[in-house]
Amino acid sequence: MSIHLASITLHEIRLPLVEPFTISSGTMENRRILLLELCDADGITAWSESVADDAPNYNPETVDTCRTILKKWLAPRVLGKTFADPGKVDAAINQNIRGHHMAKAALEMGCWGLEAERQGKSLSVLLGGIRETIITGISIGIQPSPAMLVKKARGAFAQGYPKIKCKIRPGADLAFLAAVREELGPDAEIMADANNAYTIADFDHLVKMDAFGLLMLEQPLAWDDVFRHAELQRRMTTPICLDESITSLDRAEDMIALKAGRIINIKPGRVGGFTASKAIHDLAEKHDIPVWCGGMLESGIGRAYNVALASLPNFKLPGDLSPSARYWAQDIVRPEWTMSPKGEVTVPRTKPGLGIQIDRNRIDNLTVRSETLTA
Ligand code: OSB
Ligand code: MG
Repeated sequence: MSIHLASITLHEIRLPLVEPFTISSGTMENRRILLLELCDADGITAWSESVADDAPNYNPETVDTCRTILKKWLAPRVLGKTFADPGKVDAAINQNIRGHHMAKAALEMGCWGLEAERQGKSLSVLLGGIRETIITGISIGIQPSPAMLVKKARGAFAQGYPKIKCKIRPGADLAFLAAVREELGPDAEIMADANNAYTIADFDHLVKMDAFGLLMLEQPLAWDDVFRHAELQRRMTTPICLDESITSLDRAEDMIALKAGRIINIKPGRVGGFTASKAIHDLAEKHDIPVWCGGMLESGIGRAYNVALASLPNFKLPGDLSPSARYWAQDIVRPEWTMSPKGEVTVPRTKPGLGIQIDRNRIDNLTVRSETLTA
């Protein structure tokens, strides 16, 4: 089998979150999502999603930069060309095009989705995944008070989530985490994610978090820092998990060599797609570094790719892969993603392709702009 794309249609939709989601760098309310509809020369179709949002507050990319880069630079590298397998697309779109991983990932992962569709195999099986279910966690945005966070955390555990991640920032950290630990007991799996809200001036403050028995502390320092995290990790017993900083296999090697963290959050959108994600997964496995799959408030389409990736063997910790209803009043796929009472999402390993149907009508209703690119 091979990949031969005839057209790529970019659909930009607006999808309102059921509740605003606040992290240290901003609030998301009404997601702008760029969807890709890839069609090959035989008329087979696959959909994929860019995880960029409106604002460049996670990394430098936005929906608008993704559209521009896809149109002018990436689509011309694949449209009308033939690739023996989807693993060959990564090299073609990376040669002399720096950065823009979210744009690259949407296209590269779409080619994996298309190949799975062509072979009539599930994306998980095509990738080499082994898990039938993924343990999921919930990421809870910054709340107005410790009491509100405790309430949300209780509700999440009651729903079956085995792990909760609390977003933190200076002024909404120690008292909030202390309250959750106090109210939910010593066995509750709790972690925190700072999304770069701290600097080296905060090390004494951050070390105090060791008292809360967190599963890990995610990305406390700058979005592109590895070196300073190593100094912080030397001072903390809590394992540091890097998210924003791990943009490539090289950065993962840096983290391991510098001992700048003990866990990696892999988001395929951040590292440029599945080929890069698998390389980081394999490297981490060799070094006994567990990985887990992060999320970027994806629609059901992006979620299908994350679920497939998280079925690889070294995804050993619960992923930020909550069910559709945690994010949306109505998702854009059928069936919607659900979670068992034990906090598991089922990997659709017996269904071809993404394992879900695209709700074309709903997408059309949500679309604010679309355009088709051809060779
Ligand atoms: O840092 O993991 C993050 C959402 C947007 C930007 C950054 C992050 C997140 C999340 C959401 O934590 C996790 C999810 O999709 O459920
Ligand atoms: Mg994070």
